[in-house]
Amino acid sequence: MIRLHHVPQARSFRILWLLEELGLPFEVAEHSFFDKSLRTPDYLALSPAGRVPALEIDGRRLFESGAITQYLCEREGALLGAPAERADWLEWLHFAETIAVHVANLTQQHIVLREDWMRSPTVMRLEAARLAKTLEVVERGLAGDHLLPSGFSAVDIAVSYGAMIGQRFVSLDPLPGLRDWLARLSDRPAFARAVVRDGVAQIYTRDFYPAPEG
Ligand SMILES: N[C@@H](CCC(=O)N[C@@H](CS)C(=O)NCC(=O)O)C(=O)O
Repeated sequence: MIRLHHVPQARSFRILWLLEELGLPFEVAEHSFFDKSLRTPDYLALSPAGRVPALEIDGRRLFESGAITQYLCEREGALLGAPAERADWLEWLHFAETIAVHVANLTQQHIVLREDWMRSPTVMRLEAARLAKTLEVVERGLAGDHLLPSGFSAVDIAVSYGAMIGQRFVSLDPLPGLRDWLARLSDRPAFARAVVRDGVAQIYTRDFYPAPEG
């Protein structure tokens, strides 16, 4: 049985959604950022930096959502795009982390650092501006309804996760193409099933976290 180690709303949602799209049977082991469960020796044996996602599959463990995405798609021969789109597929898969790093920095500033004196308004503004730039790249890069001309693929999942969470930090109003793409993805039955299995929100409890005025 495939087992996904997951924290609700975290990057592991990418793999939860991908597994639903691939139609694979799997179980979810839910963790929390707030109870030290990612720092136990048992968990560190699965994910040495204590991060999610981690996946137990084929008698081994895998960490890094990009590697897990590629492994699952190659294993199943699905959601890889057309052969001629291989380089674009890889580029988008890794660009997903360029977006996610800004989301992670903003999450740290707005949510993980609990006291105002710990936060940097400059970093919050800078990271929001840099996140917005990465989302502009996605808006410009959309090839019709999805990221690849051949249609929906796993890179739509990888990249859109950053935009879905990112919209809690930057407005998508200037990016109508990206908003429409997110709406199309949200209509997918596998996405709806993944949302049901995601668990109770524990990281993002507000719709929007504005950057402090400069
Ligand atoms: N590049 C890694 C990043 C994994 C990562 O940092 N995940 C976050 C959640 S979005 C995490 O587990 N944070 C827990 C921590 O930093 O202690 C991936 O895509 O899998």
